[in-house]
Order: sequence, then C-alpha cells, then structure tokens
Amino acid sequence: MSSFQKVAEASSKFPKPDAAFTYGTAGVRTLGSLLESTVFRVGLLAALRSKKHGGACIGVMITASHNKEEDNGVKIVEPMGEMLDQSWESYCTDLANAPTDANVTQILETIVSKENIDLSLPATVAYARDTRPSGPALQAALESGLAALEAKPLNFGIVTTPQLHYFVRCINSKNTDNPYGEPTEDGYYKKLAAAFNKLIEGRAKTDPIHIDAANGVGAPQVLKLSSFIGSDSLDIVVHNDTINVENKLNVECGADYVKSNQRSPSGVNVQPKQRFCSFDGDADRILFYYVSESTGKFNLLDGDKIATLAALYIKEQITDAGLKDLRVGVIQTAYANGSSTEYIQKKLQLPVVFTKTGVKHLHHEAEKWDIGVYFEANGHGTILFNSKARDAFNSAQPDTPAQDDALSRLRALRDLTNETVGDAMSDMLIVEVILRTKGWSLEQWNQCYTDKANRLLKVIVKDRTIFKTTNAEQTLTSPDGLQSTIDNLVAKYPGSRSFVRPSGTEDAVRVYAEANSTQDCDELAYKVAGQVF
Ligand code: NG1
Ligand code: ZN
Repeated sequence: MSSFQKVAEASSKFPKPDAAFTYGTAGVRTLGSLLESTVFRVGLLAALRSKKHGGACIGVMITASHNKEEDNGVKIVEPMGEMLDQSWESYCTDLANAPTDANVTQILETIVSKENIDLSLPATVAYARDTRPSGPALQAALESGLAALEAKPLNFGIVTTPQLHYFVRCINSKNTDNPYGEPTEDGYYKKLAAAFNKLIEGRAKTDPIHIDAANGVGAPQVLKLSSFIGSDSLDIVVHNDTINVENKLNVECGADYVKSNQRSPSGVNVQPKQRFCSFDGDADRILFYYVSESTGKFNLLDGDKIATLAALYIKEQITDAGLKDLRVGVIQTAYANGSSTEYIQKKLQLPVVFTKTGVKHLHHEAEKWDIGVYFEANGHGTILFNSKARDAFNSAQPDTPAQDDALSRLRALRDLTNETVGDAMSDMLIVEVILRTKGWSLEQWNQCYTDKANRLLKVIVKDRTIFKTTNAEQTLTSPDGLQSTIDNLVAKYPGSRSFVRPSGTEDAVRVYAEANSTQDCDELAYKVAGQVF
C-alpha cells in the first residue's frame, strides 16, 4: 500500500479541472476558480521541500499580483526567502497536471526517491494570501495539503508577498549568526521604521508621499507601517485603498497599469509638486511619478530610475565610509532604458550585468556581488548585501567621525532593505531616504538622465516557441534570418536598439524598441513587429 494513503484520500476532495498548469516565472497563475487542486498539491510539495531542507520553514504565497481579480496564483518560497529552486519547478508542474489521485501519489513517491527525502523529518510551511475573493478557498486547499503530510502550518493571513518572504527568512535565520528579524508583522514594521528614522535623522521633513495601492493588500499594510514610522517623520496618503469591494483590485490603477499606460491611475488627481507612487496588487513593485509644473506633462520614474538612485547613494556612502574593496554591481534586463545603463556605467562608473527577464535571474546575478542592486524596469527590485559587505559595515574601523556616520548609514540601509525580494514598502522608504538626503524633488531625481524614447509591443503569434534567444534575450537564434532583418532595421535609426523575445508569462511575443526620438522609436517598433507575424 502506498505510504501516501492519506494524501490520496485528501486529494480526492480536490479533483483536477480540465486545464493545464505550468510553474513559471510567477509560480502557477490562472483563474482562481481553477486552482484548488493545484494549491492543494503545492501544499504537498512545500511539505516535501521543507523535509528536503531538513525541516526548515518553506513559504507559500497565494497571489496573482497585478493580474485581474478573478485570477490567482501560488508560489513557493525557499528558506532564505528566495524563489523556488528551478530544479523543483517541474515537480510542481507535474503534480499540478496529474490527472488522478493515484498519479499524485506516484509523483510524490518519485520525488521522494529521486531527492532522497527522509519522510520522518518534520515539515513547517508558512503561508499567506492577498485580498482576492478566491483566496480563502485556496488557503483551505493548501491547509488540506499540509495536513495530509502532517506539515506544521503557520498562517500569516493577508499580507504582501515581500512580507511573507521576510517572515520565512526570519524564521529560518533565527538561531544563526545572521538573524534577519522578528517573524511577525509588527517585527517587519519595527525594523523598517527604526532604520528609516535613523537614516532621515536631522533631515527636513518632506511633503506627503501619495500612494496608489491598486486597491490591494498594500493599502492596509502601508498604513500600519506608517503608524510605526510616525507622522513626525513621514506623511503618507493612501489612494485606491478599497480592498473589500469586488472588481476594484488593479482596475485602472497600480504599478502595472501606470507603467503600461504611462499615465496616472484612475481615482487620483495628481497635482504639480505632489509626489506619487503606485504599488502593484501584492506590493512587490513600485513606480514613482509626478506632473511637471510648467508643462503639465506626466513623468514616470520606473525601476531603472530607482536602481540608478540606489546605486548612486550606495556608491557615495561606501566612499564616505572609506570602504575601498567592496564590489558594487547593478543588474538589469534588456528592457532597461539604454540611458540608465549609460548613466550607471559612465557617470557612476559602476559595472552593469544583463540577465534574462524575471526577477529570479536578476536575484541570482546580484548574489555574485558584495552589493548587488537589481531592478526590472517595471519596478520590481531590491539590493543584496553579502557577508563581506555586512562584515565591513559592522566591523570596519572608521578613521573619522564622518566615516563612522557613513558606516552606520550603511547598516541602517541594509535594515531598511528587504533583501529577500522586491518590496514596494521597503523600496518606497529607500527612495524617500535618498531624496531627503540629497534634498531632491522627484523632478530633480528625474533629471539625472533622460530616458530614451521606448516602445513595448505585444504580438500574438501562432507559435511563440519558435522564438529562441541568446545574449540575455537580446538576440534571436530562431526563426532563421529574423535577427539579421532586425539588425538591418536598427541600423537605419541612430542610437536605436530593438529585440524580440517570447513572453514567459503570456502567450505572446514582445517587441521592444528604443531610439533618440519617439517617431524613430515607434517606426522601428512597428517595423520589427511587422516582421514577427
Ligand atoms: P514576460 O511575460 O516574460 O515578459 C513579465 C515582465 C517581467 C516580469 C514577469 C513576471 C516585462 C517586459 N516583462 O515577463 O518583467 O515581471 O512578467 O511577472 O515587463
Ligand atoms: Zn507583484
């Protein structure tokens, strides 16, 4: 008899619907109503992953981020808060697609034997969800999966994705040399608030920061954060904060809407001089924007602008601290605006590395630096500090009081950063600290460099799998001859760039172009798109 008898029984309550599932860049994501069997099975897999890690706590987040409210999704979080190891993604896909309960237990047995998992070890799984209406049913399915393998459940309720990542890391680092913090919501707010208040000490208070919370989980959470920071330090005004009314989440608002449409969200009236930002539906992305006083033009400060601002500040602080041998690198994808790359390389004199799209690729590359700054243009990103950087901040001997101050700022910056994953609340405070330190408005920040005109198009094709790329997805190796056609088009527009890649999250091919003028850029983008059909 199968050792997974109990699993088979529980599994029969969550029959697989007639749908195909894939664990991709963003976990498994589809209509929430189709996901119960998948989330139940993710509970089983998370329990095995915990045993594989010797009983360390594993995280499961139920969210579909910026996608529509009817969608939902599920992702597994590794013990230090990273995304699930790629080698296990296919296990999840196989489990989710298993047609029968017997197939589910067979796949579990295969995983156990292939991964040499000791089933007698304990398992702990921390989980949370966003505000979506399908969340409670999916949470119940997850809990059934955990119970079937007797994993200890730790329910964190409704929190942001980066908060769940933070809790998982705190739990697993508790008794180590490098504890990350208290694994509670209050612990998270206290850590960020203390670091923020330290970093703004002696700086003049700024005008309020207005937040479009996408009618999602970021709204209540940022208000709690604000109460820990205190209104003497920062005024926060939250817009689009309706989380208990259906069909509001991400509708004409949130970071993804603002980035795709290059305009303010509905429900806010951005006045000149006001400072605005948008979170996405699970608060792991952030973008800033303002309206020019003289022209009334909408100006967007995206992930590239955040990366350059953070890199600038870090470079200044490590110079002020007298730390000479820390390697600082900035990680970007091909979608980073060419002007941002040039600014980082020429102005800041820092190296830039390009990776494939998807934060897990950026995160892994950032781990190779003493301080790795990574952001996708869409506003998802963070900063990683390795043990060499941490040791330098903690134990370098300052020669002057100014060096001592810079070291303490670097320690506080690390505390303010959610190193596990991009975090809208943490990133918002990092930007606020830097702007206050420099005495800059959003407009002054925007003047660091001027974005090249850029255009992102989505082309629906018959079969996107024929599009294969190399060189951090900037060069096509298939279909034959298409890359040289793109090269010939690009050569006609001075200072331009264009590339084509299949989306990892949608059944489409993306065409990106940038050039010195909007007219050139649009012409190039549409000509390249014309070759893709
Ligand atoms: P795909 O669909 O692979 O282009 C999109 C975003 C990524 C990333 C993932 C995950 C663009 C061009 N692509 O990936 O940056 O955020 O979704 O959500 O924005
Ligand atoms: Zn998100």
